[in-house]
Amino acid sequence: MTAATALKPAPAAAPRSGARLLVSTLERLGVDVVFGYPGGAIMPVYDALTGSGLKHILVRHEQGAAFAADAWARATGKVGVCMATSGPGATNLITGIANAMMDSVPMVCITGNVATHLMGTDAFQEIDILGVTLPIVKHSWVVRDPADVPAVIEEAFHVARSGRPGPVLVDLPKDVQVGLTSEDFGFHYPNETTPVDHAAIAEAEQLIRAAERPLIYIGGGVKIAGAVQALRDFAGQTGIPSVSTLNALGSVRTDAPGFLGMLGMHGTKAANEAVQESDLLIVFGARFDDRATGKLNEFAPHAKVVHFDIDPAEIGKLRAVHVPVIGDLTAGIEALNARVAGAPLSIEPWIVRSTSNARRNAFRYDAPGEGVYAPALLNELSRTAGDSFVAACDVGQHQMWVAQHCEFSRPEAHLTSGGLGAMGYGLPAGLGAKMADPEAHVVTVSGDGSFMMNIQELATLRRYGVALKIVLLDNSSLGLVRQWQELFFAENYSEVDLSDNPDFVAVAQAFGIEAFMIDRRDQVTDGIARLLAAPGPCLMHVLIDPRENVWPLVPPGKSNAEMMHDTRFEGDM
Ligand SMILES: Cc1ncc(C[n+]2csc(CCOP(=O)(O)OP(=O)(O)O)c2C)c(N)n1
Repeated sequence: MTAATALKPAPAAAPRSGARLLVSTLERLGVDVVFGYPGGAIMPVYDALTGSGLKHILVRHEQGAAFAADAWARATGKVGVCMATSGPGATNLITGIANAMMDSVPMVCITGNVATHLMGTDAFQEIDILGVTLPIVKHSWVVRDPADVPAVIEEAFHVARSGRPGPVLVDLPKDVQVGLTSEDFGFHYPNETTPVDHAAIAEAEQLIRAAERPLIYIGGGVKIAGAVQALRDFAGQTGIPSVSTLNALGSVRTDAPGFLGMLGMHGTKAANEAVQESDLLIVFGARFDDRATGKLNEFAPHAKVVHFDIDPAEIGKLRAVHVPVIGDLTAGIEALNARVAGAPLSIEPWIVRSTSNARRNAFRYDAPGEGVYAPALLNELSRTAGDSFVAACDVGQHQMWVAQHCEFSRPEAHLTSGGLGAMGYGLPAGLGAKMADPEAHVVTVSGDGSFMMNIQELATLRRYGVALKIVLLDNSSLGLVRQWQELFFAENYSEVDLSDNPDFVAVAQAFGIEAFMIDRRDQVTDGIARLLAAPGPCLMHVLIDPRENVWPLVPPGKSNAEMMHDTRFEGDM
């Protein structure tokens, strides 16, 4: 960690409580929004919020606070902040913390706790939240002296956003919140810059120039590092085709020439075939997740690997790397761009082969029948909303359809629980994203199972007038699990039926949210128009065929070369 420089103490003032110091430190750090839920052990902080410059959003479940803060961070590039009381409040944050950890999202989670003299006594609502969250945070602190509050909070923000970002936790016992101090020490962290490894970049260039079938493998680190433009320049000037992980969609525009789509379990045929055929993978900020690689020892069997990453722990973790380039992605890719500029690669046959494969295998939307075909609806939705479209997804078939069929112009446009795959993310994430970017067409795409997991946040939308749009793709089942049972468990449909769902339109209306239902394909265009034009929050409940599956699919444990396809759509257009 970088050495911190102690700042001068603020001019001596009347003694202030730890809670007031927390609030003033958050203000000083430029925090504008905090998502949270109060309770006994954090009441002094809530008391101190009154009249402060912080906008507190009262969600209806702490998991919603963590997911909303996560999406806020993804949408703005800033650190998301959430807070909860001790015990059950704190444990309700856990899924959101794990979600941020898996996707490297900077987040500061503040929890109240029982007074220090009660800690370890099984006091009312006491949980060792530090112990519980240890494996899913980047770092955590219990503050034991009110005078330490500013320094710990500043350090927490620094740790959350520096290097490979992630969630951190600050636990504030109640006596620390009420305790008074005249001290106010802050800390200032200089910006860390890792020098560019020019020797490694030169080796990377050599491999790129020697390759006949190079392929760019884009991971979520590109967006996190702010390396989108550098990546686009690299892809543009070299012509090297690219594939993306789920989390990285939009890093190059999904309609950019040479972009072959998402790789992996529900990736495109063109992307997976290109990976298997490539002789060089140029990996930018990706971690070789198993949903992307399929059976690891058959993944990209002919490819050497150049791996750019800020986290040395990722290098060689799952796949041998020929040239590691450790450090800031933007600086690394820009240095590579400078080397490859001006001397074109001779990979024309490979470009033609992979891009014509993509064209030949492009998704088709001419499904038979009167019913709504969800992939077609999602494709039309993203095209209608245009470049300001932002999808906040839940988890399931609908999530994969969004990844496959929506057009994304920037990585902030696709918010998804990638690493953790947490149902319930979509609605609070949409709330956070819409608050971060009120002008954008932010749409939560959810399934009937996922939506129920945080449905209470409809109340939060209503309270704050957040004009989030919701597309609820209702197949009366836990669709993705149902699909696996159909394909891999001999059609033994165990506990996936949701045909007794409530009337979602009536439920939304009861929360004060505009809502309507469609169930025919000829209603899709008007439905999308109505949804996007609605002045406030609005839900479009879409009934879809419960038997519809996500294609293509790499069966679990199989190689990406062994994709299953939809026989209805085989062959050229
Ligand atoms: C919190 C949580 N519990 C369970 C799962 C396992 N799971 C993954 S997809 C899925 C079904 C999702 O159903 P739904 O939200 O209706 O979406 P669909 O697949 O039908 O589009 C389940 C249960 C999960 N990912 N997250």
